[in-house]
Amino acid sequence: MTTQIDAGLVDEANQQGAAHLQADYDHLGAVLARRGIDIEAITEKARDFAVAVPSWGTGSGGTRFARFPGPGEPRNVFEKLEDCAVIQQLVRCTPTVSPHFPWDWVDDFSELRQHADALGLGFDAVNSNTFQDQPGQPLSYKYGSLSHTDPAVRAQAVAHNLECIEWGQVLGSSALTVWVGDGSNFPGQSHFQYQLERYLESARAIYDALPADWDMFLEHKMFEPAFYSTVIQDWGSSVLCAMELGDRARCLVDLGHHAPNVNIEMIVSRLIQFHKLAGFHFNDSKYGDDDLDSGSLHPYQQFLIFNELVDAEQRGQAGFNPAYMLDQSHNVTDPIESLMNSAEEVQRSYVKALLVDREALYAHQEANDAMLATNTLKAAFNLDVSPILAQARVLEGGAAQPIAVYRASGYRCAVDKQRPSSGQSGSGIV
Ligand code: AOS
Ligand code: ZN
Ligand code: ZN
Ligand code: ZN
Repeated sequence: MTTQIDAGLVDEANQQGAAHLQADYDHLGAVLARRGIDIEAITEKARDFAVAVPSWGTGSGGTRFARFPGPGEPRNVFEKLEDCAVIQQLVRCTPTVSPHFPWDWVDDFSELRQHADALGLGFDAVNSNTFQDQPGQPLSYKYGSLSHTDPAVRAQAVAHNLECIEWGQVLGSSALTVWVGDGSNFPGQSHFQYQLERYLESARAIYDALPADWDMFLEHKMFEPAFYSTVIQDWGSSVLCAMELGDRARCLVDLGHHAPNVNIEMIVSRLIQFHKLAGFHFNDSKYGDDDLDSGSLHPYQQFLIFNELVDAEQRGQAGFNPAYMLDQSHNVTDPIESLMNSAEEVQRSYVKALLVDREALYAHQEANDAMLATNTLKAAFNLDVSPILAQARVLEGGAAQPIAVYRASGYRCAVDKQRPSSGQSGSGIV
């Protein structure tokens, strides 16, 4: 397997920090032991954790006003994978990449798969794109795609999704994520029910064509690009459609796609309860679909979501197998740094949720002791689990301090020389 960063550099940095890491790890181990928690078992769980990287996140995102590309941005999916391999080499919890078509379209998908194999990467859910028109595309998505009033546009959008499945099969993927921007910008512009009926008919055509081992993930979003109404605007519409379609259609939760102040962890619980949780697009948000770095604003919310996920995992909830993916737009940071940091922040939430004393929590809930119940969650959240995360990375062959090693490697500077005409990847809408 090719490594992107000199393995000697990683080892050297790890050795330099080894004594301090061991001391911090031992101290945390003693704190956890007093709570009856075996730090080694938690570290094992951290080592098993994985979150997929979005191929589109490797370039600078931009807003609808401007995009400011950084140096050495990947110019095609092969180069995006190389950047993803850097991320995986250093953090060791991002073994898969979620591709987006047609942005990541290539002539030969087996060649792309070989490239990924050589870099030690696999593929997660494939994303279709019927929210933009592509050069040479016969019919426009200006007034919608899967729910368009014109059956010919709907057929074109369905056909694209079927192609995405075919390409994804070559890549070894087993899920299709469908997010559509379909909706309306003016009251009266669209008939809500007819529009949703048309969406469902198209979604049914895709669902019926799924290979036996594939799932379909429906991603809701409240607004943007449609600013008055959106066809799959919230988890209610999403779960209704998923129920209509069948067991293999489930709901994907992008953290930035809700109305302000919505209780996302409770939505997650509901979806788990009814076997309808597909997975996540992790990011953070202040105003809307901001696609900020995961855990950068609301780490407690992200922890509370993982509290629900770990609760389901530990109860052995039937059919519980969510897909974890990042979906972020990096405007002012090096995307590789943001993706490494974000993967760690998601892993951090998972590890903290593992530390919740669940028996105590259930007992406080039964006794209606709101104070001790909430403090039980805080007792886990307030612990700094950084030594566990670093130890897990080192044991997996990654870097204790990924960003420091990445900066020391000079990778960005090197690819800047190899990728002279960069600046094409990414999009305004994410
Ligand atoms: C759009 O807002 C959604 O988050 C989708 O997941 C989208 O496909 C992705 O963000 C790339 O633009
Ligand atoms: Zn998303
Ligand atoms: Zn988003
Ligand atoms: Zn989004």
